[in-house]
Amino acid sequence: MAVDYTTRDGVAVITLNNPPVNGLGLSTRAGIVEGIERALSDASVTAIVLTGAGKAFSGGADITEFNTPKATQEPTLATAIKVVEGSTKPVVAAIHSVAMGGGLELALGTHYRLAAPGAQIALPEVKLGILPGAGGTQRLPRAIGLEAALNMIVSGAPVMSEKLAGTGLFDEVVEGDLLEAAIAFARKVGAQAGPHPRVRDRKIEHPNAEGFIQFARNGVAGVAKNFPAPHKCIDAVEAGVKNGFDKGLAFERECFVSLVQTPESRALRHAFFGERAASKIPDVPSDTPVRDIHQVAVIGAGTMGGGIAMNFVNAGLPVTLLETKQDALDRGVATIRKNYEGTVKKGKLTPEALEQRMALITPTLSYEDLGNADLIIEAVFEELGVKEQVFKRLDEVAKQGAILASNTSTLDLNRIAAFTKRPQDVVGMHFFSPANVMKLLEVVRGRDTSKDVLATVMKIAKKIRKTAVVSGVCDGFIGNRMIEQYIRQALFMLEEGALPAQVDRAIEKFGFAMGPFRMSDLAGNDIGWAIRKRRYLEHPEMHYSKIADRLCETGRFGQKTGGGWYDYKAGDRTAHPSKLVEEMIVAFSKDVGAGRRKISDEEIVERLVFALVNEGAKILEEGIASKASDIDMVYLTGYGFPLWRGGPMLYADTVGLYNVERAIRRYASRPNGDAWQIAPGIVELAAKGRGFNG
Ligand code: 3H9
Repeated sequence: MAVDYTTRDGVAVITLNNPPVNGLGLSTRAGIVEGIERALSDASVTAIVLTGAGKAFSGGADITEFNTPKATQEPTLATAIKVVEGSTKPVVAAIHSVAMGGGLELALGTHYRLAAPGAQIALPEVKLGILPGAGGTQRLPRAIGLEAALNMIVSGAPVMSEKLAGTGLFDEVVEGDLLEAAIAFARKVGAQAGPHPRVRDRKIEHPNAEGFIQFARNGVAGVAKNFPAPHKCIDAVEAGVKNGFDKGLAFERECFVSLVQTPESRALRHAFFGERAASKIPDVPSDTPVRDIHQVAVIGAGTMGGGIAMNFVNAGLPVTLLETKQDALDRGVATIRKNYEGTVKKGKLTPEALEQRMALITPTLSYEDLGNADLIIEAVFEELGVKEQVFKRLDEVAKQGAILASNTSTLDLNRIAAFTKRPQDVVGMHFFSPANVMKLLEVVRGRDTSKDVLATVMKIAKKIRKTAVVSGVCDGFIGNRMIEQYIRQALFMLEEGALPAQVDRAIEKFGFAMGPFRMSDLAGNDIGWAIRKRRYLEHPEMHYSKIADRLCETGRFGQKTGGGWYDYKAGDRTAHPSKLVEEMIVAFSKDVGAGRRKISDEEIVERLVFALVNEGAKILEEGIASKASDIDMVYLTGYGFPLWRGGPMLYADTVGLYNVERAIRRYASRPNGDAWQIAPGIVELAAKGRGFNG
């Protein structure tokens, strides 16, 4: 049963009991209606308490039901709320913790509301690309005022219940036993004559509602970008202000129905579930025991090592930071301090907190000091010989059971693990630069990595607020292996007729934060050059455009050398198209006998994005990633793929794999077509009319 019903001293207690978060799916909604009717027909009951079991009052509508028949099957949430609101016996909501989305809307339909302090109150629908669709845009402004309500609805951010004490939302914020207090409250109001107050009957008071709504609209215009939902939130609130409750409610419903079908909402829901799904590893049960992590060590105090250390310090974990030379160690610690000072200047950290964080860092030059670390992360130079020295030394000093992690982005983790006598304790933790900022963490599972090590790393990733995605061992893991194919296409297109600014513009218009050439100039073109040199040796059969090598031969490594694919003025990161580079590109095309042609923006986007999709499909087939949403999470959190498109694999599903296959076959038949070996998975799924996500 999704809802429990009991009575106490003349009060009916209806308890939502639909773990994990009392989502308001069909059976829960039906249970609420049934409970109210039962209470109404029981003459001994004078009032009703509505509450939630477990960790939430309610996390809102059951998102998994969206766009299925259950979502619209009666009783809908609107019906359930109508029944609650229309009850002749007063209904008292008792909110002990989370009341979000439809959960808050349900509470707004009751006659009285009591909350425990610390309960999270939100209308977070906008984060899923929709708007509150069960009266939230109409009732919340009537409960807490127009400004506060609009802020909550447009941002989706949770507010603590105690901050809302004294508003029309809560009759009381109760310390101590909430249920007891709610029952006592219900008995009291149950003895009073009705009708009992309804939020819908209140007025929205504001001295200049129109002006404030316009102000909110201007604010949203700057940040909503490609998302329609924030605008609709404002429209719906405005409709209620101007035309009254019923018309506002009807308009809200209309907006909800249209938004829930948009690709943007689909993408955001995909990301919501994708993030949670990423933390689940198919053959590692959720009750796998984890190792205790109290002390962390990081080897290497460069940009990467320092950023990694900051993550743990921010989470309150002490970190021993090891370098080989005193000056490098001092520099590393000073950089960390400087980073924190920047945060203090922005007002986001107090000077005391800065000192507390710095005090958690123990710099050292000695491996002996790593003996008590539970987790040791190596962030040294990306060269197997260097890793060998580090891991052999770690094997000598690390305590039994310590997790030994490598931050390698390209090297074979199995070979690294083999440098130790404990390959089961070795795992990859691939952070992305800047490591203290970027959300993504690729967790690389070696051949021998034990399940409890994986479970521990996934848990600690959550603690340091990373989105962790498990990758098997292959060159480049999930993210970099795919990006290589994307870059490869970008370079071929230069050879065939495009210029860097055109390629960047096209893909940035598609929604990427930064095109491949601006990105490469930022990261340093020499990095890609070094990787390609290795590739030429390891995979002489693989066909690459040598156009980037020619650029590198002239020393144009990017922003750091004042020029790369673009020109840069000193102290300015603005990319200016370069005449010199343009001439070099045109000359290169001539030298390799490639005729230059006009390449459309559509072709640019298809070739770049489908290169990701094709490699992603191979990564899935090989089991490097266990599900398509994992690949999308890598691209959404680590590579600037536009969130409203949901990641490359969901985007491919939206385009349709049949169309993706046709495009790939078309490009495969053209010059440089040998780079397109279509993934069998795409062909198979397209033939079945399916997508990567079902
Ligand atoms: C809405 O209400 C629309 C209405 O306005 C109109 C309707 C007509 N549905 O996050 P966690 C699952 S839209 C289905 O790890 P926490 C989640 O997938 C809804 N499932 O826990 C996970 O499953 P699993 C508006 C849901 O303690 C498990 O619960 N509401 C829902 O860190 C645990 O989740 C929201 O947007 C749901 N609504 O945080 C709230 N919510 O274990 C979204 C959660 O299989 N939810 N699940 O991986 C949250 O923000 C957090 O989950 C919450 C708990 C704060 C509630």
